[in-house]
Amino acid sequence: MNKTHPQRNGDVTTFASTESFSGERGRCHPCGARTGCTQRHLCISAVVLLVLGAALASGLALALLPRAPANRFCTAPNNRTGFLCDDRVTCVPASWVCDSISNCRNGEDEQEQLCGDLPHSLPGFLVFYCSDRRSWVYADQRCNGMNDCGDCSDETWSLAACPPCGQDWWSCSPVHFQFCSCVPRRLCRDGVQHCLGWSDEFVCTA
Ligand SMILES: [Ca+2]
Ligand SMILES: [Ca+2]
Repeated sequence: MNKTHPQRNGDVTTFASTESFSGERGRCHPCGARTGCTQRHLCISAVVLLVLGAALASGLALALLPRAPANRFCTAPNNRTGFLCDDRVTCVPASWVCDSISNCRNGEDEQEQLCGDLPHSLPGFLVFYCSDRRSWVYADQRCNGMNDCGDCSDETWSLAACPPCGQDWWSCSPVHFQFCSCVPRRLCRDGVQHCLGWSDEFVCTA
């Protein structure tokens, strides 16, 4: 009986007032004072946002980084066998690979991995082996009208399987070592013999 209880009306009033106060404080109770709690939540949110932002930026950067094409084969101007650069657009002729001049934007046509042990370090499509297998030329030197192998195996032999002389060439047995079975038409009727039978001077029409 000595225990004091608030009167009903007072009890309700007092309790309601206490609940309101406790409720307001209760939201912040787990992390201390209200101001501290808000600042901490803001800090945590900011850190989470920063981490998410960094992850997103890293993902975008990785996605935008140029990746080397799995297949480097391409066809360069004048139908020459070519090497595809990392930009997947630039196609440099095979014989421009490992010539000590950077032709791809990032120099991937001159990288050590490609040029370190020629011709073995080159992709097979860039290489043509002459009749003497110790000799090789670049694939775009096959059937280009010039005697690159030295024995014309890149031009006239069945190994090369070249088409007949193109419209810019004149078919004959050349006098000069540099040609095999065709001479450029621009050499026709220039006053200099290029074919054994002189057809370049007396038959050929430029
Ligand atoms: Ca080059
Ligand atoms: Ca050739």
